[in-house]
Amino acid sequence: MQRRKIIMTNFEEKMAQYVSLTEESLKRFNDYKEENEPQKRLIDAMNYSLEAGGKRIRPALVYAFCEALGGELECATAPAAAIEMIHTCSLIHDDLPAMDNDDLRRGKPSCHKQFDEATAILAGDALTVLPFEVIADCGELSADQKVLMISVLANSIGRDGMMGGQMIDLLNEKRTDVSEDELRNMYRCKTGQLLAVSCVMGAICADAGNETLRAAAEYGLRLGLAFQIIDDILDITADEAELGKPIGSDEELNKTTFVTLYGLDGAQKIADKATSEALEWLDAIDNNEFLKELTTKLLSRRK
Ligand code: GRG
Repeated sequence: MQRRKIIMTNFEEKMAQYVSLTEESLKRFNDYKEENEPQKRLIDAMNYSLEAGGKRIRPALVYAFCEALGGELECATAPAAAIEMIHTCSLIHDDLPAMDNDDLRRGKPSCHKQFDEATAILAGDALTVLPFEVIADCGELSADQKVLMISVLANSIGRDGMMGGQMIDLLNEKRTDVSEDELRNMYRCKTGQLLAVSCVMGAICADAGNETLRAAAEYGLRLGLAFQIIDDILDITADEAELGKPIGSDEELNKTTFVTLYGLDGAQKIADKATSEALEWLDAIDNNEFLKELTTKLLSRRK
């Protein structure tokens, strides 16, 4: 296939383009029509959390992998929105009293505080199902692309992915002997797999071959490890207003993190190493300038 060379505008412009495409499509995919009046509260709760202003890293990865590998940007619209919906669901459920019990998210009352617990549970559930409908109905993707995407996406969020990771995380709160290997596995499931599948879905949009899909997944898993370790560090060092959620919650919940195992400097070194490994996997991807800059920038993020 003839690979289209993408012209790298500056990083901020490219990121702003991906964010704006994501926000426009999220609105469209979860729009409210008159016939939805009976379910308005559910749609409002879904939109409340979707519009609360996250960084949109996962959709940016879908778009960036698609573009870097020569795919058309329009093909990435559905999977990019889908991944942000699932991520948003995970945040809504993570904040519930039965989970991390956080009142603040993205600088605003968390979904169950703004609405109520039952509505937040349903909004999260609906945001886990809608993505599959959005991908299945997408006119820009072939049937083969859709089936593959639905398969990898379901795998990355289910029992062997994010939900499984959250279960391990909750069980770990009752323990004081969590090992580094156990922690790495939990982070891989809880955080790494969603970032990895974002990259893989972007690569599928461009009809990438197996070797490239593997590189995309390996990159995403290492980015995920670094991303989660930085999250642990920010839980101690961040400015609460800038972070948009309470700090110190890991300690309150008795979580073992790379910071509790190795201290702030030790945790930062492991995040640095995971980032270097992620960058090495990116060498297998053409036109990787935006992705390299994103990877490096995430290491020094403040929120
Ligand atoms: C039903 C899909 C589903 C999931 C339920 C609750 C749960 C299982 C999983 C929790 C997963 C979780 C919250 C992982 C933490 C990942 C993480 C570091 C999130 C923060 O991501 P950012 O920084 O957030 O990209 P923004 O707000 O910028 O989008």
